[in-house]
Amino acid sequence: MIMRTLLALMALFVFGEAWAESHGVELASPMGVPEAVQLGRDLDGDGDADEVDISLEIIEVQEEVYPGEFVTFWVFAPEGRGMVSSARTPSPTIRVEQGDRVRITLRNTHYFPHTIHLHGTIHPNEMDGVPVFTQPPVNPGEAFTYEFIATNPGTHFYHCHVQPDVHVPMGLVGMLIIEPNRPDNEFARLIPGAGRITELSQAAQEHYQREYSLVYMDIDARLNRIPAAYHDPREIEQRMHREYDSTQHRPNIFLLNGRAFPYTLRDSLIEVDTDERVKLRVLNAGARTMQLHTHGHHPVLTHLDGYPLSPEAQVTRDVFTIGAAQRVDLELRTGRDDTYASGPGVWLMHDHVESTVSNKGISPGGDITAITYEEFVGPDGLPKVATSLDRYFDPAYYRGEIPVFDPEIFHTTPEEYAYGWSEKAPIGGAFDYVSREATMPPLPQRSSIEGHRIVADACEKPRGFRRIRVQGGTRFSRAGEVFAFEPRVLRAEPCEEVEIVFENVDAVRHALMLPGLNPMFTLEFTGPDTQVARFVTPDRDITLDFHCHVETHDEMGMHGRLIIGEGGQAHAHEEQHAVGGEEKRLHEGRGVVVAVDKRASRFVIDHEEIPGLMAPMVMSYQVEPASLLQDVMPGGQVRFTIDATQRTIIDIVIER
Ligand SMILES: [Cu+2]
Repeated sequence: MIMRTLLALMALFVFGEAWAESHGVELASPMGVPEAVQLGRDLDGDGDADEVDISLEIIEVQEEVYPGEFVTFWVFAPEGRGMVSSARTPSPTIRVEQGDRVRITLRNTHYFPHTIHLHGTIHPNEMDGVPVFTQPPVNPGEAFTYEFIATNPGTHFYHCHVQPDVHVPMGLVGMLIIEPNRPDNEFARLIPGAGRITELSQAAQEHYQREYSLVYMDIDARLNRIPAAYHDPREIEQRMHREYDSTQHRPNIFLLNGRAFPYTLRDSLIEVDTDERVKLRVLNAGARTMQLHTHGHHPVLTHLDGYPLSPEAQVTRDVFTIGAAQRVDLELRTGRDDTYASGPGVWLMHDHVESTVSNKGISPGGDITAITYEEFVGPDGLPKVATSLDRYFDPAYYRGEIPVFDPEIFHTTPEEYAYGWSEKAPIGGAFDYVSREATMPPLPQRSSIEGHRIVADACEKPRGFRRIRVQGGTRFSRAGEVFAFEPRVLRAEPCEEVEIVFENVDAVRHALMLPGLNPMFTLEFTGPDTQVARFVTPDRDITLDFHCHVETHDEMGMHGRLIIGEGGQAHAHEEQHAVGGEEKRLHEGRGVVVAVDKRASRFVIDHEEIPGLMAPMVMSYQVEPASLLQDVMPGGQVRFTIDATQRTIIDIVIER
């Protein structure tokens, strides 16, 4: 119960409404529990903390980057717990203050080695994060702390330096900002997914009314598909690092803050008001050179690669050339002054290399966003445009199934559009143009409801007792595994109280979860430790599966079986009346909302037992349609209906 409360509290701090709305959060826990950001002493006595400890882990995420296209990324993520992760693409924008003693701990929860290279900051050579040259790579299950004193204020960059030709486009990239030292400089240290910076630093407030962190990436979908397509780390390594030819990297998805148009309009709109100065911090984390064009506006280039330009060197342009890894800071002046700004409206901002304003070659797409004046932002948060954006929110458009022009201009209908043209070779012979790659459909969720439903109730009055010692860590893995439990087969008698003594020998978090048992049993760790907890077995012969609740750990070997008595097939309650594949299996649930992520159409809920389906637990669920989340707030109590077949919540009633 304490664990569940903790989980809920963590989650509230990790994301929730504040995060979804502003992307600006302080990931601190009020309870002294280790969390992603810890602030220490005020060393210079100016009213703000100058010791900053940040813990990042590595999470594999799947993101819908534009309608219908799902891309797999690896990201540095604020260290999380349980099902609750604030992992987003790109990795979070990190903000520290000049003079801060910064400690960034990389906890490698992933199945490959990684490091963090700090690009642009002043730091000792041994903190440069280059495997072999300055440190061994941080292997799965290990941790490494990068320590430096934030010295040179400006817009910097951090990324993984292990096999960077693959790990950088996989998403292990983020912006790192060193803010100039000022008294009482309080601001959010991590901005998951980058974007609008809602709490300006003292120095930024001296000159600017708004600020944005803009991270551009280019993705070759053929690469990012690989880790999602295979389950053995050895095969993933071979295909990503030895078969995939990174010199043939052909980007076909172009992202601003992890989204392509039209989702950029929803998640990375540049909202402005008249007569403002807006600071745009731009990082090109892709491999291409981009040409950033600001329609209607002529920003002033104030900084290159984090360093200020002298007043004479500051240039005003409408296209800015930004090479790989480079940063530019722009001062965007708004309103109508007939020099820097043309007046209110919805003004596009995009890479002017035309092929990049498409999604796998269908335009419009890519990193297009819009400098949008407040009065031009509609009630749905999208810019008010001259006609309609609706067609671009239809996945069929980007599958190439909808003509890009209105069929009426050819005096035809959608049905008669492809009337069956000639198969004869065209004039000049057959074409050999490159055809588009298909869109990637969503992959099944690893942390499925199937893997977490109730299969047996604990016995009420235990008749015996036993103690079982379990260890967890990379060292217990066998061929083709990365993480494992030891032992991986546990035995107990029916209706017996079992005390688990679990030792986590890795430097990263693990959980031992026995989800089929009601009440559910979980032991969770953030690092090396030993914990003890008890559960009671069901009063019958049955076999229950257990696993690490960190999704990729389960997949990479960290699971086992608890054989009770003679053991036996686990039959879920629901299977008793489940028939056919088409029939809906509806269950009613009730609980308190922990966090809402409208952009992913998901919420995290601390729910009671869902009769016939799930034990009481904190879990993240897909919600369809997303509009059901409209008025759902963290802390609110709701009833919900879940379709177990689709693993989706299909109705929500707010109780209070
Ligand atoms: Cu684990």
